[in-house]
Amino acid sequence: MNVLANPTPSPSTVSVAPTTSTIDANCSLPRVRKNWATLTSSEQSNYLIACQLLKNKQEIPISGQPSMSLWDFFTEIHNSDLNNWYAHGGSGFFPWHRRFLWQFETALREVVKEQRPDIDYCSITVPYWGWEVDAPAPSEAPIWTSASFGIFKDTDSNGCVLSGIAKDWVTSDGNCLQRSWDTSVSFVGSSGLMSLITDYSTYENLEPNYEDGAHASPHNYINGYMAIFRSPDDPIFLSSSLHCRSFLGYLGGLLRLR
Ligand SMILES: [Cu+2]
Repeated sequence: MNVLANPTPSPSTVSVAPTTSTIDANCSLPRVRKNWATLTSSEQSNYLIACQLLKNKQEIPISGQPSMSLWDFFTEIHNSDLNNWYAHGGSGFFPWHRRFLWQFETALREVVKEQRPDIDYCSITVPYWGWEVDAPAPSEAPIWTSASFGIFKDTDSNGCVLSGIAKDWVTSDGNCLQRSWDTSVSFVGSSGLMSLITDYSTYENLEPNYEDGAHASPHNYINGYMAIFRSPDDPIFLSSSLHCRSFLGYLGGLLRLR
């Protein structure tokens, strides 16, 4: 199932994220996002701590609504039809997700600043899974460990993940986090990614080839929540889908320079 292709557009306003933050006031810019595999063990653990704190943090993000996990609120933003018509299946894909990731990352920094003064919140950025490098054997990627995002295919008969940071997480719609693994999905490798940049001379051509191809592969390979618009329920979303990793910013920069 590739639900990330061809959403139905509808005229509406675009709500991107909760608040603009001054979190960067004391941090250097630009934020540097690194490959998960190159992080030190303390960098990895600090990032996972930030994720867990945001998942645990209960807030009232919309006045008059009940309090909810701030992480889940981001999932709701991504899942919302208000955003979907612009965020997926068209020209808004890159800018919307760049902003979404920025705001998500800002929230991770804020919760660390608030609750863990022993950790330098400025050091918290979303690491990326360089899956183009792991394309020949995605199941052996270094992200699949019990100390990080969960062991590959370590799921019960309902697809609930049994290891990793999200093993006890309740999703935004009240379930266990499910992955159903479609290993027939192939990933775009390094040269394929570069071809995307060199082969398509216009944004109009690049965007759908990127979104429906390279970007969709990790979503559909991991499957389960990753294959629906509640994909941010899976913490690997931020790191795995290229639309939510730093390469997207790089691509966006390239496109602007063109
Ligand atoms: Cu998306």
